[in-house]
Amino acid sequence: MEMVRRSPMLPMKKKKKILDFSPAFCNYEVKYKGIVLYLLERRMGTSRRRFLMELACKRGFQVESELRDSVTHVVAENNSGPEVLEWLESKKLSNKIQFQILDISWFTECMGAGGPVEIQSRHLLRVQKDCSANFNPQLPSSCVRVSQYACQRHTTLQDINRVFTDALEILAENFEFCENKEQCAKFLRASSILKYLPFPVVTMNDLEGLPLLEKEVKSIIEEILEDGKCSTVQEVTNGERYKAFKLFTSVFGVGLKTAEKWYRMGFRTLEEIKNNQDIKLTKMQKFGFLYYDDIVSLVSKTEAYAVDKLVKDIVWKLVPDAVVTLTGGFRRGKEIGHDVDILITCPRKGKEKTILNSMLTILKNQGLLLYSDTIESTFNEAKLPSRKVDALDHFQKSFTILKLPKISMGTGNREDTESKSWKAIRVDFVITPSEQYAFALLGWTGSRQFERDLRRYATHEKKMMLDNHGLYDKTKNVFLKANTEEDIFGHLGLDYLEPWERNA
Ligand code: DCT
Ligand code: MG
Repeated sequence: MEMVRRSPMLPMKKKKKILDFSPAFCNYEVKYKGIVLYLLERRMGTSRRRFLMELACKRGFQVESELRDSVTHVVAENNSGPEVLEWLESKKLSNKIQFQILDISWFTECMGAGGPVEIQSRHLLRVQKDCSANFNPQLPSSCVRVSQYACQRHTTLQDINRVFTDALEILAENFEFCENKEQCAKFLRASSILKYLPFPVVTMNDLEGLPLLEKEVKSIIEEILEDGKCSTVQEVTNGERYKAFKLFTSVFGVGLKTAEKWYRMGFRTLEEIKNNQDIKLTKMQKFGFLYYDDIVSLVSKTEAYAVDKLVKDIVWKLVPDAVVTLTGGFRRGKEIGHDVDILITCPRKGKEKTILNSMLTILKNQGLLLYSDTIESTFNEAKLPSRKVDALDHFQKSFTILKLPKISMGTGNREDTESKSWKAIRVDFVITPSEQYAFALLGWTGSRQFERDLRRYATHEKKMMLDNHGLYDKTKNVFLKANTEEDIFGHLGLDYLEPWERNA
């Protein structure tokens, strides 16, 4: 564990730039009436000030670019109270005594909390001479402990550093497209750290002491802090290769290998591929193209829960004591996902093996199975858990496309009858023996980064091997049993993380 001190907000080195703060930035709804912020440029710098003002607008604060009588809160960075007061006096405003004169720490906490936080004495820039202690490392809000392992970080879906994490993930994806695994992992780990932070990064000092943020990553963050955007990311997203790979891999059944092949063959659009007689598509890819529009439109939480219910109704008629669990991103609380992941087991040993095929037959007879690719179990009890952090598991499973009837609004008007009454949804089914269910559940709940770090932690910190089938203790040479995810966290000596805290 490393201790990280929130920065005392030193000014950043800046290229001098002329930036005007146009009111267009404030086209956000004002959520907090009665609070009007003004950020003092002195010792903050133009571009940093602009960045922070934009951030505050996005969070629903009213921000003034000029000091007016309407301003209620003046925020300063690296200025003492008397300095700010002197500056305000020079502005000859009528109501200067009504301002709250606040340190940037108050602002930062507000941005982190997503709304105004109560003003504490530590936030005030004292007009008396004792303005030294506006940073107190003893205060909990000034300290964060950050582990290098995602399985030791509570990461919810609230990502207040999205401006950075989106950029880092695009770069990671580009490295993946270029088959540079190491760089890809580096950028994903960095993004995961920022997703965890309970405060928005507003200065490079905020990153001090955080693990896994290497030089390349920091320079990306620095550029975004200075300019609000990153030229490397823009180059990548405008790049031919990235655009083509992104498009090709959006087709169900198309992985990196196929994307690479098509790219080398000179294709750049999906139309070119569909119209080319020489390209041999796999069955999966044919269906991927057939239902492309539906699949690319992603799955909503409502749709995922509807699929879950549909599946449960069928499975429970077949095997009343079967356990059917909606897992993947939706178990972590996500609102949208690219597919629905469903895990099925049965407490009666061996009974689970009968479920998948019978269930798929019923779906097919109901006209709801548009496509399925079933893989039989290749699990071998004699083998130790895989050492690879990204290893695939050996469960019986089926990658399917289901036809989900659209929830009818019952209006019966023309629009209803003309539009398609169903949507094609990607659903993965995984069947597990009950003694492996907890491991499968933990593995299939994700996120991918959480899973990677959990395995890395098991290997490096505990001399254990973890995969979706089991946990092996190399010191004692035994498999450790688990009925629940809590049992597995316990074996690993980790505090339990709820699924919604695994959004690393
Ligand atoms: N997983 C795994 N092995 C695989 C595929 C996935 O262990 N071969 C785990 C990691 C996450 C989880 O299963 C679900 O995978 P996805 O559906 O790819 O991810 P998700 O978190 O559900 O996100 P999405 O919204 O994109 O479906
Ligand atoms: Mg999923």
